[in-house]
Amino acid sequence: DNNDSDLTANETTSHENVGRLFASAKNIMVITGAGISTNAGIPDFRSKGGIYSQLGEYNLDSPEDMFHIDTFKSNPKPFYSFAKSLVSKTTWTPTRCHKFIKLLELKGKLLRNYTQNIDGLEKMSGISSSKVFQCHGSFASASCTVCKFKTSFEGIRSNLESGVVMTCPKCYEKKDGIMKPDIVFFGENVASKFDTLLLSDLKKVDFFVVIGSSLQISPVAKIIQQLPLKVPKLLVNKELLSPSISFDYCLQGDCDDIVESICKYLDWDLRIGE
Ligand code: CNA
Repeated sequence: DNNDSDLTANETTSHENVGRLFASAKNIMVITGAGISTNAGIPDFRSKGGIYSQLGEYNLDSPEDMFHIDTFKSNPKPFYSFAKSLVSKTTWTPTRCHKFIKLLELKGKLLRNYTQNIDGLEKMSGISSSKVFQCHGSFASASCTVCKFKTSFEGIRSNLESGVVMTCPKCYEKKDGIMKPDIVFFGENVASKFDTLLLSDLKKVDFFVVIGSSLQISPVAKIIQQLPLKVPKLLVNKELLSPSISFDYCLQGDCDDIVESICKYLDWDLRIGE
């Protein structure tokens, strides 16, 4: 039952209202983006100081170019420089938001976390791999852009750490293949497993939560349109999104502070693994 149905889309709501939804839901779908990792020290794309505002040093026409498959094929250097900055820091620890998602799993309420992030912090926070779908892939493996030869993260680690482009050990001499971490670039499709998993999850979901994402990249951005009407939709984000994306509830602010107040209201202990 939804006592807050008088709230209009994008109207700021209270942590208590939302707390009640977390208390009653049994199959929560959590969509996450770069915003849940900024407090771990990993810049997001679009915020001030984010990756897109630092692109000048790479001499690219548009921010998307660094992560576009066509640019990568002709000039993989900017991506490798970026990857160097990402991979060389090993001190990242999961945020309160990551712990909150793990807590939802421990409470038996997590249907699935669809993450757009590629930092691996979900795994580090202990969320079961069956409960996370990494929509944009991960650094766990890398493949050749031409012959698809695959290697593990260890096989490409030293190149990523030094920022030196790794050519394909199988086909570079004949075909110029370059090794690319298996993260999904613009111009590439997400894994087909996304569609099957989502289709089955859409039949079960009873609460839909987006945390720390500007929801600008498909297909993740389109999930909200496929939800059954009765499923309540919550946004937890620093900025409100376009009113055309209609959430029933919006909590605006720092996502870690917000999940902490929700936990306080619910009397849930967020100090997992501490
Ligand atoms: P985005 O477009 O940069 O949006 C991030 C959103 O989070 C923005 O709306 C911010 O206002 C919001 N935000 C930032 N910090 C906080 C905070 N502390 N509390 C609450 N909200 C906050 O990033 P999206 O994830 O929407 O875009 C999808 C891209 C970004 C995916 O392809 C990712 O792979 C890619 N990305 C991932 C990482 C990572 O793995 N950590 C880092 C940077 C970019």
